Amino acid sequence: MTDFFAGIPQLTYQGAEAESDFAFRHYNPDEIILGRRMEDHLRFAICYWHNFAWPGGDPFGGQTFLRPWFGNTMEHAKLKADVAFEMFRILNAPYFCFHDVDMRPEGADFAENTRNLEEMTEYFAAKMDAGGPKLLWGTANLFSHRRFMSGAATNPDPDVFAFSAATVKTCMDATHRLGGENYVLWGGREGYETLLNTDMKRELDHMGRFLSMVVEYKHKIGFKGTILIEPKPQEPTKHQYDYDVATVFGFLQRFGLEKEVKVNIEQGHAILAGHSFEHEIATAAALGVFGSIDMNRNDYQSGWDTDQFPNNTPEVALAYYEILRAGGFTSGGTNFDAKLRRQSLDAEDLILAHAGAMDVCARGLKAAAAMLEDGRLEAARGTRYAGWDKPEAQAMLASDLDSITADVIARGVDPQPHSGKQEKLENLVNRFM
Ligand code: XLS
Ligand code: NI
Ligand code: NI
Repeated sequence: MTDFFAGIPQLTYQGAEAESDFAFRHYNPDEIILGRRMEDHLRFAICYWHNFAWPGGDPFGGQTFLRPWFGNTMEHAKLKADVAFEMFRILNAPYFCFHDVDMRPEGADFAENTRNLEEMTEYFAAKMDAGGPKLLWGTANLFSHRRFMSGAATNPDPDVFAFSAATVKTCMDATHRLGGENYVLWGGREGYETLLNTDMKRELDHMGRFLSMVVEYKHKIGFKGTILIEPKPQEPTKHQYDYDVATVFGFLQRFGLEKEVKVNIEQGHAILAGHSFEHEIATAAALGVFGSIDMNRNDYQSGWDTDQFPNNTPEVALAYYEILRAGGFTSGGTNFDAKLRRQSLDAEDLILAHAGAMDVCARGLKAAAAMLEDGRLEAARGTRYAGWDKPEAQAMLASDLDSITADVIARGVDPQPHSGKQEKLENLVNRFM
């Protein structure tokens, strides 16, 4: 036991009227919603990086957090893990997520990185065996170190491609060893700053080959988890290749990987791409590639990836509505890829940030489930498309322009517009918030 969270109790569900800050008001893991436990619907994961590795810097200032585990030694990394697993327990979190660089000290070279990662993987494994949470996903950080400044898989230097491929192999090994249910690739530096120095076609070909190798390796080692790409349009790179869900799907199809790889959709990234979160989820569901979510919001005014904890129930409800319509999570879950504000220095701030976020998600899920059970939204959608249920409408899809034209003339087709009822539906949704 460390004393970092001294005096902070383990959080339990205490109902909406609870007095204590250290309580769940809506997150009730065992509550049954649409035939499934709430915990199994939401599948919360706590991210390692923002909580335990991020020092609190912003573009104008450096570290604000003074954590006893900050330092680049194995002892620091183990203390960090001790504190992290204490936080997972306090929050009763079923899952966590990590990058290699969050959990291990940076070595002098690839071999030392790998040794450090392997040692920390065993340290994690022991804690997980002792009742710790499960691993939702692991990933490689191929964007912070200066060697990756011009990209990883898309770097003009083949040695960086090699270093990246080897690093991903070690991270997939670690994820596999820890029973990870997914493996994520987020290409923060896979893109370009200026076309003047960029061979885009070559970079896209390399990125496709790199991803194919990841899928081949997954099958080689018998990893049963899902490979996920996390789309983002920009930041840190000016133009990122994995712009949004639709772009990633086109890329997967081009390399024949659309049945092998799904997407991890982040709320803030959707906003940066000019979409809503639910748009991205619905797009992924329609294309058969919905995997997992990073539930952290952006600031709507600053236009920057601020990675804030969710605090807006109606927004979250619309996201979970699309997830429930898509059948819910399978291997995916709700990862809080979120960080404190840099003035939130106290240990309890880490706990309260997650407690609030988990409650907002629980409330959103309950509202989404109630809307589905109520059925009026889906009934209205069904009515709007009812014409397509008729056999003659279905037959038209199998005919051709000549036959359709003949039919339009024969029947004197003269379509009359119908109201889309948007305001009525918005009013209906608000009744569930
Ligand atoms: C950055 C991304 C990153 C991924 C994991 O914007 O959200 O944190 O989730 O590499
Ligand atoms: Ni992000
Ligand atoms: Ni993310």
